[in-house]
Amino acid sequence: MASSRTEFVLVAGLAMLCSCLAIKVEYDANALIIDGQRKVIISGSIHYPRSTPEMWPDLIQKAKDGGLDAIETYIFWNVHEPRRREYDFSGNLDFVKFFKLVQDAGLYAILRIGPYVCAEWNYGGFPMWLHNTPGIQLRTDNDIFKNEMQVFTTKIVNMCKEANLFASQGGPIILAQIENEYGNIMEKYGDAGKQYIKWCANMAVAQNISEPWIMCQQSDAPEPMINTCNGFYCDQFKPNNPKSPKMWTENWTGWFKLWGGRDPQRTAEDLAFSVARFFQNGGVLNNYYMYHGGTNFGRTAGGPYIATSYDYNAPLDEYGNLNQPKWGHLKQLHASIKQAEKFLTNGTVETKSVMNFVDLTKFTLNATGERFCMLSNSDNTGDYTADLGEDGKFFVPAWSVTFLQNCSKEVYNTAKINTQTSVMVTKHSEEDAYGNEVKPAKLSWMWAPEPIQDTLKGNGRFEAAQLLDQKEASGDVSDYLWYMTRNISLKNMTLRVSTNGHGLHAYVNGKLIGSQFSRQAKGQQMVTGDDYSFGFDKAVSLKKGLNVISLLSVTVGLANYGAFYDLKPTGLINGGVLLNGKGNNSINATTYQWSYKVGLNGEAQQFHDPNSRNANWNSTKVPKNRPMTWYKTSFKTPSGEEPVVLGLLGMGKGHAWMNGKSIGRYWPTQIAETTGCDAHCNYKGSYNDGKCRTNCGNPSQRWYHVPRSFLNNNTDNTLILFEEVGGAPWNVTLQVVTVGTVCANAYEGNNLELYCQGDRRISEIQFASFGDPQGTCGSFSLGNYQATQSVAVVEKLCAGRPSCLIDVSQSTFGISSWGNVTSRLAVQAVCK
Ligand SMILES: *[C@@H]1O[C@H](CO)[C@@H](O)[C@H](O)[C@H]1NC(C)=O
Ligand SMILES: *[C@@H]1O[C@H](CO)[C@@H](O)[C@H](O)[C@H]1NC(C)=O
Ligand SMILES: *[C@@H]1O[C@H](CO)[C@@H](O)[C@H](O)[C@H]1NC(C)=O
Ligand SMILES: *[C@@H]1O[C@H](CO)[C@@H](O)[C@H](O)[C@H]1NC(C)=O
Ligand SMILES: *[C@@H]1O[C@H](CO)[C@@H](O)[C@H](O)[C@H]1NC(C)=O
Ligand SMILES: *[C@@H]1O[C@H](CO)[C@@H](O)[C@H](O)[C@H]1NC(C)=O
Ligand SMILES: *[C@@H]1O[C@H](CO)[C@@H](O)[C@H](O)[C@H]1NC(C)=O
Ligand SMILES: *[C@@H]1O[C@H](CO)[C@@H](O)[C@H](O)[C@H]1NC(C)=O
Ligand SMILES: *[C@@H]1O[C@H](CO)[C@@H](O)[C@H](O)[C@H]1NC(C)=O
Ligand SMILES: *[C@@H]1O[C@H](CO)[C@@H](O)[C@H](O)[C@H]1NC(C)=O
Ligand SMILES: *[C@@H]1O[C@H](CO)[C@@H](O)[C@H](O)[C@H]1NC(C)=O
Ligand SMILES: CC(=O)N[C@H]1CO[C@H](CO)[C@@H](O)[C@@H]1O
Repeated sequence: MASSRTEFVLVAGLAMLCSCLAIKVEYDANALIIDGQRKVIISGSIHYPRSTPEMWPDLIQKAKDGGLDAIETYIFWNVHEPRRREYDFSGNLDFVKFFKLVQDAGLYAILRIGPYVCAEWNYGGFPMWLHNTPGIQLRTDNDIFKNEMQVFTTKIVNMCKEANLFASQGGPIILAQIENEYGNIMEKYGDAGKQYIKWCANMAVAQNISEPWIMCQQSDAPEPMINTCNGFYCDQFKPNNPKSPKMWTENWTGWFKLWGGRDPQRTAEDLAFSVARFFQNGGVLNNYYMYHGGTNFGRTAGGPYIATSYDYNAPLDEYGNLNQPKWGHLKQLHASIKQAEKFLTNGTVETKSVMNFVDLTKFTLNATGERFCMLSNSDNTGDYTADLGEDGKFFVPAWSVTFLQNCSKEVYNTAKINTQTSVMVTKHSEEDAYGNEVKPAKLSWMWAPEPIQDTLKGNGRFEAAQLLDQKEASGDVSDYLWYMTRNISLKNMTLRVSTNGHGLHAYVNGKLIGSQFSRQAKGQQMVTGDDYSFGFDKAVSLKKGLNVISLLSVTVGLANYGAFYDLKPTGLINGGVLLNGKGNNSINATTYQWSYKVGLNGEAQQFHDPNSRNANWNSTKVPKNRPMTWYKTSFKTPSGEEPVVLGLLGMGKGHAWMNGKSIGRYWPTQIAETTGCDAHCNYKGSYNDGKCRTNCGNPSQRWYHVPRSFLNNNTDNTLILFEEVGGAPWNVTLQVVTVGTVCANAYEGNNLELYCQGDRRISEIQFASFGDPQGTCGSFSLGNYQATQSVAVVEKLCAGRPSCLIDVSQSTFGISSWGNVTSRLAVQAVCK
């Protein structure tokens, strides 16, 4: 299986010594041809800014161990060029280092420059200064935009060239992408859109890289661009040029999570089925979107309302742990695909229907007559036995693909999982001598109020006789923009504010009179579509003389998808502020003189920085449920190597920093919808992001990743929270994420590996049965028959060990008389 990859490791190894060793990338309809070798490529997305440089080597190695040939990433313009011509490629923005690590691991890379990225990334990756450039129109035939796009694209390409990252220079990059999913929205841009996409193609080609360029979801991609497919299934996709290879640039391994949304889950069986069908139908390159999703640190989450966790239910979880059984089941799939590689890329293909829903695709090598088959059952419900004559009879469960070596021996079936399921848990890291967790001492807290006196008095930094767009007024340097006005009134009235979202805190004469967010305003329903606007109504008592209205508008990630998404109004623009009195007595304050202030004083004064002396930290009477409050505490780093998470139950909404580094927005009070979860997720049938959801009725995100590299090894750590709506920090807790329980339900004839994480061991076999066990992890039960030695055998092989390997066979369990019946081994064990 690994032979072709091993060769590449050698080539890349030499390339490191001598970057003159060019690797030639060509293609035809059936293969990517890399240095003359016909290949199918299995790739996975890992976005470098969604993890840390310290995590990269491990993530890349796990991707390689999982059978990937390539790593794909976007380039994120807004974080690299936050101000025009001021660039940042430091820390986790060092994409050159990321690609070098990919190369060191012996993997290929796919460079998606975009520069529009979508990706649930703030504003689709466009810097806000771009939007605020006079005369610009984004993603269309506009000279100002095209010039900026070309400058940035050229800069990235040149950085890659200087670092010898292209395959033609001996580097890892075999493909590059320009624009992204423009085909989905192009119609709305009319002729200018068509001109623009032609320009994109020419501009890319003029970059003079030797590798092929691709365009995702672009059915009219101009030559020599290769158009590719994104989606949950791409088996029916055909590139517009028959000579182009069929490539699946985004195969969604799961889905993203929204604040207040349920957890999306895509089963390993269905994901494997979709990939197998893709290769059965002539696929050449499959990229998992995402292979590791990671974390939206800082204010990078797109939106509106994209959560801080970008776990994506990917094969590697947010923290970099193996998401089992998905990772292992796909690893076995990849091994089978590699076994079939020479057949897929150079075989004569023949597909025929064996029976309803069941298709047999036979690949034959002309030279030797060797064969390889894929047998698929695309029925949602029916399991069938396919009679392939001399080659045998094969049981194909519903919604699955079987790989048949020599068309006669089953080597893999997408619905038969022979990998352990890991049930992840959070725990306190400290343990007593018996391995029981020990709760650490309570954290002690200090607090400081957000200084808001200036804004409550209506004092801003600039003025306008209108309500401005929040993006434009703030340049998106903060989630917060104050809109303030002062006027004379004699009457008590109702304040009505119409906003485009995503949140509003209203103060009148220095007093908070109410707060609202888009989702609450819609009765806790998830916002469907992209209308996050709402109206805020509240009776206010005004006094004689001067009254001050201070409105704090809050964004929660800017839109990242759709035609003209960049122009979506944000904040109070196009809304209005009215004061309705009795009778016809109304004041329309929309065109009053408004005073503005961008961001919070605590942000400007770096309260989040533990070394800043600007905040007046106070340890007496630490308040709860006080909006606009900063909290601070310190603690020791949890011992061990396991990923660390911060539990923020009790807090409201805000932003968290560990030792001055942002771990993102938090919002544990956003509760996931209470209905629509699937306790018994059925992998059969087409997946969509509404299927197999979990976590109904719980906080949509309770745990927040704290990368270990953010923590000090020898000194205490400082955690600082900005709490916007009011919360209580007493239950804030730091824990580690680990494998709590391992389960398996493996078929006879396989080697089953069970393992715990870190230095934990398999401590208790809760269930073991070799026979026809029933149920699933957490609810296994005995079937009609089993080997009586089941528990004893598993205990002997596994108990007390960090991992164990079980040859799932009749002989392992002391059976000699069952003949050719196929049995399974179900196991459930605790890690401690
Ligand atoms: C690409 O090559 C052409 C012809 O050699 C040259 O005119 C052009 O400047 C090159 N473009 C870049 C971006 O290097
Ligand atoms: C293999 O044989 C088939 C039919 O005999 C023929 O159509 C095809 O062109 C051959 N393929 C190659 C690569 O020679
Ligand atoms: C592809 O198949 C043809 C005809 O069967 C054979 O001559 C050729 O060597 C094969 N190419 C590779 C790279 O295996
Ligand atoms: C391949 O399959 C054929 C037909 O089922 C069988 O006769 C032959 O022995 C198989 N070859 C190998 C190497 O398994
Ligand atoms: C507004 O109402 C409050 C009590 O609700 C009252 O104290 C106040 O005098 C009223 N103001 C005016 C201007 O009528
Ligand atoms: C308030 O004034 C604005 C700006 O003149 C106008 O667009 C809006 O329609 C007015 N609202 C009402 C309710 O009169
Ligand atoms: C105060 O309100 C009056 C109308 O009631 C308006 O004409 C005036 O412009 C407002 N003043 C300011 C500073 O906005
Ligand atoms: C700390 O907070 C308490 C309670 O709000 C207050 O009385 C005290 O003055 C504050 N101390 C400092 C140093 O700000
Ligand atoms: C903290 O957790 C305890 C135990 O679950 C609970 O009773 C208490 O209400 C929580 N406190 C806060 C401030 O959330
Ligand atoms: C602490 O040690 C771990 C290895 O145990 C290392 O990965 C991490 O980078 C260190 N953190 C700092 C801040 O030095
Ligand atoms: C088991 O063996 C018997 C007799 O050898 C055969 O008739 C039957 O089809 C076999 N069953 C399976 C599932 O292979
Ligand atoms: C069309 C579309 O929504 N594209 C998106 C598909 O997948 C991920 C969503 O997770 C986006 O990043 C794509 O661009």
